[in-house]
Amino acid sequence: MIEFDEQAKKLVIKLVYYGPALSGKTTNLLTLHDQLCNEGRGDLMVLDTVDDRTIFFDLLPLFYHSPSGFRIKLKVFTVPGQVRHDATRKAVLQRADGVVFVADSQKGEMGNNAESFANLEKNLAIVGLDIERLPLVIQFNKRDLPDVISETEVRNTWGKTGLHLVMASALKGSGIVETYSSIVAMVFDSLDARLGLNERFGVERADFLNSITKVMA
Ligand SMILES: Nc1nc2c(ncn2[C@@H]2O[C@H](COP(=O)(O)OP(=O)(O)OP(=O)(O)O)[C@@H](O)[C@H]2O)c(=O)[nH]1
Ligand SMILES: [Mg+2]
Repeated sequence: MIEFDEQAKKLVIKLVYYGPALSGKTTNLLTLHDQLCNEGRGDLMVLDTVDDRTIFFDLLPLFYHSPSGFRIKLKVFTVPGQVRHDATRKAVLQRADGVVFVADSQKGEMGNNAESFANLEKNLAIVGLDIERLPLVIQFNKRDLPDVISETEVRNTWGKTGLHLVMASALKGSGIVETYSSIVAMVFDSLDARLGLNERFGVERADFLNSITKVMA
């Protein structure tokens, strides 16, 4: 169920950054906030943390106004990764239009990545979202650290899923806009197919994507 007001020519898109504790979801949003152009970008809300660990969620809102007069608001959320915050994760995941799964590339974290991905599958089913149809991007974060699994290994294990994979370092700033741009494009295409954003409302794909993913000069 997307927030779509045909009369008011308004759409709210929800993206959720999911993944195990400390994989770098909040850092993804901080880096996105730093790298994206401030025109059309709202304030980043980092809510309720204990020792810098998310206990509720973070939110970065972005805005687009098409020349044809259609407005799109993008809300980018993170979930708390710690196992005990499962109820909150479920609540944040409700009505998501797209998900980025942020995995931790460190060798010792593969068990946590798999467990968190299984938790995502379970919670998607609970909130009534079909993982086969939901736009989903997998990010392997912390590529700057020395003890990480190789990119070949990542592709051998996760590539089989057919999901889009991005290598990133939220701390150094690499792959973060790429991850975000990939999920935004996938979500746009899926909503355009359902709602006719281009045909019925004159929203141009390229103009929307250029505007909403524009980086600081
Ligand atoms: N070296 C390195 N550290 C990172 C990277 N991304 C995040 N970190 C660090 O990992 C720690 C956790 O990052 P957060 O962004 O708070 O992780 P989170 O996924 O939001 O964690 P929860 O809110 O508990 O689920 C922090 O100390 C970050 O600075 C990265 O790309 N490389
Ligand atoms: Mg966090």
